[in-house]
Amino acid sequence: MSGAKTSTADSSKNRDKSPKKTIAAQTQRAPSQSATARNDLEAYWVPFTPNRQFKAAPRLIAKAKDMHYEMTDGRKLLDGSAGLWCVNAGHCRDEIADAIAAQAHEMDYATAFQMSHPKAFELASRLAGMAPGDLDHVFFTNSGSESVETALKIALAYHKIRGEGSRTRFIGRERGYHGVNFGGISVGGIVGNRKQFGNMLNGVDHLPHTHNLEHNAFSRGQPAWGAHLADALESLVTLHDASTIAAVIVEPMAGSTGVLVPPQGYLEKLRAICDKHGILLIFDEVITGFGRLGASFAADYFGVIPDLMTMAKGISNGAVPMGGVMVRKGVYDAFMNGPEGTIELFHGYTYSAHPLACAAALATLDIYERDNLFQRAADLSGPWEEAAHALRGLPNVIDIRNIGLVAGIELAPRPGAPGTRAFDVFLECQKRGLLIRVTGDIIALSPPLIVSQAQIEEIFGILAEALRSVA
Ligand code: PXG
Repeated sequence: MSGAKTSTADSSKNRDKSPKKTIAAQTQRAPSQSATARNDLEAYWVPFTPNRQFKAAPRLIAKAKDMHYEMTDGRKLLDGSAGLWCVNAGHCRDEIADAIAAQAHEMDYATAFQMSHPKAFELASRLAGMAPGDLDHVFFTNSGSESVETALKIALAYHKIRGEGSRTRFIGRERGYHGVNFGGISVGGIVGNRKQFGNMLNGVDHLPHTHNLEHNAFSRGQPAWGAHLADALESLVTLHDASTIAAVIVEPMAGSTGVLVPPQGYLEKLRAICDKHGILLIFDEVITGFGRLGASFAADYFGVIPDLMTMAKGISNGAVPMGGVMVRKGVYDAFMNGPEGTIELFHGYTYSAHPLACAAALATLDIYERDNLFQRAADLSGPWEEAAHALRGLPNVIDIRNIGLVAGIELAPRPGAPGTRAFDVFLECQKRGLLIRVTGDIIALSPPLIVSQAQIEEIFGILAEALRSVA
């Protein structure tokens, strides 16, 4: 115990040494009103963020409305990234806030196993109606990461109940992002998210990514070159044998790695090879779902229907955490053959179909439908493409790619200091009132689908200035 005491003493000493920035100072709230005397910046371990750098110069958001954030110092930021690809209907929509509040008053939580509540079924039916083909059942989760784990587990269990239990292998793709849980980082292909953690799932292999500047730089929409990269799946089947492979998982458009649009014909090939070998195809639509490409799902946009489809983010407009996995009828039905009193899938979360999340999601879907936001995204994708590609020729821009209301702008990295150039652009954009997202030296733009033409001009205008100001 004395060791524990020492470490407490040490950490409080360290706290004394840390910058004296307090939340009170950030929010301009009088110290007497702050919740506790220790409400400083130290305790919160900020995700996917260099904590010491951030706490030395914190960026805190206090408010949000429609297309804008407001920082704690009152500065406004145009939201060029829909939060983190999630606030598709714009911020703080009254209908969603009211639905959440009403639900919180009426029923905060409903026991989720062996019990349920009507809105869970209502939402599932709405989603089944929206999703393409016979993707007509949904398993609810609370995030994209949980949706990925759920989809992988359903794939394994599906083969097992059909007597093909040897199908345990997953095929992901280089540069893929499937959240941060163990299944997701195993099938994912972003080395930074894997190398700190040692063991991954066994029996995972990866397709090559489709990024190639030599062939595809400055493509508009789907690049013409690269469908043949899907043939690597045939090679992996030859190597491992189809009887060992459960599923292939890909983002139909890779987002987090920096906007990789699938080459023409690529997803169709993956679908055909999976069909030929009895392999399930999983689309991770956490980013592409709910209108981002100008269709309900990327599966609709590309006309390729997966067997399982993960969702999150835009499902509830980011207002309450929620996710889900859409499952094709044939997959669901395969589970429904045993004795009726037996649990068909040993999986679920305390907060699966949480009432507040369901209320938020139903209100969100109402807005998408009433305001025709997915069509709006499709209509704006032309002007969006023009505005994005007008950045060609600005300093250090080596590629621009786009699809729907998404754009990726790739910069040449500074020699020996990868990522710093794009981060400086991120800071310069903030100074000028625009929030963008950067990953390595790639800028990713994905505004709420309510963005106006004038705001599209504003986004790319500010970005152009920022690019010119960064060496
Ligand atoms: N799959 C995909 C395709 C994603 O994009 C996840 C799963 C995980 O979702 P959760 O809800 O567990 O975070 C994601 C998340 C970015 C960025 O800036 C992207 C994500 C999350 C945070 C930042 O590109 N995608």
